[in-house]
Amino acid sequence: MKAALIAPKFDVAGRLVTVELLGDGNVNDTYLAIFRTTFSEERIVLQRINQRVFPNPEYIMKNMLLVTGHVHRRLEEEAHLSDRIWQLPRVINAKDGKDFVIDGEGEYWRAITLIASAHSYGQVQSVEHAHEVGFVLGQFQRLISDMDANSLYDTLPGFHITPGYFKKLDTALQTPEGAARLASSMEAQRCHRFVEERRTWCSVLEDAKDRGQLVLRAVHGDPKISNIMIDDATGKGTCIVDLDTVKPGLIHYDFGDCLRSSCNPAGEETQDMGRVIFDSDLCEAIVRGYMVHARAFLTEADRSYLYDAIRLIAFELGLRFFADYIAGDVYFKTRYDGQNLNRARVQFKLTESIEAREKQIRSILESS
Ligand code: GN1
Ligand code: MG
Repeated sequence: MKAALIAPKFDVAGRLVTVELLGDGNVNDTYLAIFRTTFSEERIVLQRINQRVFPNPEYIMKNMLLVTGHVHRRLEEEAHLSDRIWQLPRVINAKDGKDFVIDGEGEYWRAITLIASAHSYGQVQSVEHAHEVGFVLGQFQRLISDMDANSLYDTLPGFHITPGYFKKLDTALQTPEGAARLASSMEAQRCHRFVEERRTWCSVLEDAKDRGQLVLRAVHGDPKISNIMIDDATGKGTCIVDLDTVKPGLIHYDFGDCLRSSCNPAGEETQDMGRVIFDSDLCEAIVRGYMVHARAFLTEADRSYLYDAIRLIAFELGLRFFADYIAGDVYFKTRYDGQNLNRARVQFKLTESIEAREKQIRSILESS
């Protein structure tokens, strides 16, 4: 159903004026809806949940209510200590009181408040921007660090369990279509060799979890650079959005995702592989910003896996894109043929760059 028919079902004052597409998420569809009364305007974010990815949209909303309630409370308690106004979207109920609207086709829609006068960026803009990105992630993790991870639903079982993505790839390669996709592309074959060389290593974080060295906590799940909002007026970080993947996990997933997305100045969608590198100056700025908050809750064991987290989450995202390419683009939305293969190549190039700079990255991590 059209977003313009859904928007008026949410509890917002005024009449709907326009609905336009917002952002470029790879999973859900996101819109900006503008409502006006005779004296005011309200802008909200409207989203259709992709049920192929999130089989239980109810869980997402339950987690979101829990996390936003918790964080809003803590932000208010600490407001007088802060150098800025921190923000986090709030869930907007439907007019019938529910936290989502289900349309005639069984699609789930939800609405949240828009963080106004702030923007996020697909690529890092400066070293100062990088610092703010790390600062925001550290702040968010600190604010949720006292939540009981078990109070959250698992909205996406298997998310960031890297060996599971190998299983997806193996299954896809066993189908005639998957085998044909691999056979018909030299690039795909190169990617296949790349992942195979890292198959035994890829359980590094899962093994540490199984040994009890790393523990499950509440995590954001998707703190890539484009989910971190920067205040237009001050240039300071103000908010982290996209709370669909808030769930129990390792904080390393978040740390790795933030670094892999922010330290590649070429961005995730570039087709110019020569520009893809892991920039260690940006890494240093992010880690410095992150540690302002994270120092308080990181254990020695947590710290000892931070390098692996950066390498692994870049590699894992490449593997996820590659497996999806082989499976026929069933998970990530695409705009052109071969986009998931191109995205995979970017992440593998980034992984190589991370591996080449291991010593430098480890020394940044040790001295922060
Ligand atoms: C997806 O839809 P979006 O852009 O928020 C994906 C993340 C990836 C990201 C890469 C639920 O996020 O895990 O890191 O693409 N989200 C899900 O851009 O799979
Ligand atoms: Mg997301």
